[in-house]
Amino acid sequence: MCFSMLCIIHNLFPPPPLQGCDPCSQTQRSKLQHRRARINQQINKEMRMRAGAENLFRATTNTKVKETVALELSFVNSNLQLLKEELEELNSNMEVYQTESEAINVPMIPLGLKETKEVDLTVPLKDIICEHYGEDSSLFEKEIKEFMELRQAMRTPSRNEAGLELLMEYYNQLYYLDQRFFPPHRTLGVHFHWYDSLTGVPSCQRALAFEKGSVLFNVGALYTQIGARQDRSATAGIDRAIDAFQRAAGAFNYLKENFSNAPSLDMSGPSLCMLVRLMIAQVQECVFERVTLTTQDTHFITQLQVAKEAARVRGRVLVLQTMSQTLVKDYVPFSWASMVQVKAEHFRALSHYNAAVALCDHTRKYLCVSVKDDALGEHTLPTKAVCVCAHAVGKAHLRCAVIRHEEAMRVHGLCKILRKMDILQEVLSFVYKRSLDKYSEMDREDDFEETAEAPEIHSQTQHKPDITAPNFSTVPVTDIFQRLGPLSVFCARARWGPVRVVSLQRGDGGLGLTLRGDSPVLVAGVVPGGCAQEAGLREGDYIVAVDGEDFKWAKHGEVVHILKSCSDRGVQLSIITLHTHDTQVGVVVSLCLDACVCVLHLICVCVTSH
Ligand SMILES: *[C@@H]1O[C@H](CO)[C@@H](O)[C@H](O)[C@H]1NC(C)=O
Ligand SMILES: CC(=O)N[C@H]1CO[C@H](CO)[C@@H](O)[C@@H]1O
Repeated sequence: MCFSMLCIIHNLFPPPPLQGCDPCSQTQRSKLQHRRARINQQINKEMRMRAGAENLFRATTNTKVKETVALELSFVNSNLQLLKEELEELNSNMEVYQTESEAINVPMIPLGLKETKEVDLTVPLKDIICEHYGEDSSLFEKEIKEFMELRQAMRTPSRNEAGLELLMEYYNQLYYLDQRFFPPHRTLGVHFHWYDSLTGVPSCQRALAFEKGSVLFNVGALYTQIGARQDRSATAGIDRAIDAFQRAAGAFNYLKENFSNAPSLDMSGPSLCMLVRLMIAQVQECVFERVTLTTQDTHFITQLQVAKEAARVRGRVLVLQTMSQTLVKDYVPFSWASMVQVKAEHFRALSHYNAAVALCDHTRKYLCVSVKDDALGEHTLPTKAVCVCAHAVGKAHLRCAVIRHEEAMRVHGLCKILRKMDILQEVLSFVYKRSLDKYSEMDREDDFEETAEAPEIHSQTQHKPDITAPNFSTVPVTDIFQRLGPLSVFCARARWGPVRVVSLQRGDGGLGLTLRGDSPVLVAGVVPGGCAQEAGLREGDYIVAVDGEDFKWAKHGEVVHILKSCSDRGVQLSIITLHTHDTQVGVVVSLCLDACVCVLHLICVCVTSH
């Protein structure tokens, strides 16, 4: 009875879902992430054991102990090897991210999101609100909670537009957090922990830049996942994939150019460079698929274009191959390197195959001249019996295609992880069989020339990939901590004295002050001997409250209006004075009055460089 009652209550009051939380995070991907974290812990443990054993090995002179330790070391090392292999396999689990559609397409490489540990900023934020802003920090609990919840939610973004918006929103809020709570050369003393996207190795830094960079990395990584899951059996899906991969390239590129000295390898220059190229290559692959899909006519020229597109993809993939070999050899997962090699052979085969189809099927009676002109290769066809030659060259291309297909399958077979990838297997066998069939079909026909050589096919594309830079203004946010006051004055860099309350009463000569600017309104001047001066107002003071009511965000007109209409009783003005002994900050703030954040940003660069 009690039990069922509990159930009912539970159903009536389900826990509120976290905003933007990915339902999928409870499934495959989160399992993956948990396993990865667990393996990492084990690796760390083994590493510590190894370090200890190595120290002991160096320190001891006793042969017997040395032998035992050596044995122990080899045991630890083989354990480490196994763990690393397991991690590798997890990290290369690409199938989780592929589309559920029936279409068979070569899988794309997506990136896993960087994971982070929980951080509690409540205490440091409260301290600053209290000490720096002189506010009652308990009044800002709602804001702090909102910020912490946003951070919590962005750890598991859903794999769609909403997930991207969530990441962007948090990224944009970090700008405000930085301005409000991070004075130059200082941190909150809190560490931000993020795990490497590929190896799961943890890094931490106190700089907020690391948090920002990691979020941006996840924007890129999420785009790769969105790109990889598109159903590319129709042009609409292909276009979405192209867009996503171009944006992923943009995010990684932005990171490469704007953030440096990241503590983790995935955010180092060479890795980011490789990731940008990887995305570009994937865009080019999509372009090829699009061309294949939309090329319905079997015209010689169009078939040849398909061949050139394939050659283009191969070119992109080859660049990637050299990079991953030289720059990040020990870092890039083996399965990626294999995948890249498989793709290089695969697209080389496809370009030969399409050239063969173009030549064999359509040049019998015409277009013999364009065979030569259309940059198919350097070889010159004899002027006599041109068409027969074209046929033979086509067959040579087909032979090349078959060899390349076989090479692709061989490389594929060498990698344990790729072997498990059924889609890739299926695609490779399909195109191989298609080439073989074509070959045997041709074999039945007469052979005049067996000696022709297949030239390499010149690459060309109909669509050059773009690198689409992230546009942060697509997700406008309002500063969560805006109640602290306008950022132009109430920021971490500025300093001001305690709030003074002055009582101002109209005299014969008026109030004796001039006001300037908005949010907050500045006392631009006081008349010597006037009411304002006598009340204790000084030039450069800011009006933060009137009669106890918050006026930090007030417009010039509002303040003027209230002062003009004040009764004989007068008004109570709460004012602050910025500390001007720090002249640079003074300059910053007064400039900011007119031009706000941008100016603040610029000047602060000077401040920090001193
Ligand atoms: C960025 O997004 C904003 C808002 O959607 C838009 O007005 C602006 O043109 C975009 N900028 C670029 C460079 O695309
Ligand atoms: C602040 C800054 O340096 N921003 C640059 C970041 O990188 C992009 C290019 O990807 C530049 O356009 C920005 O100016």
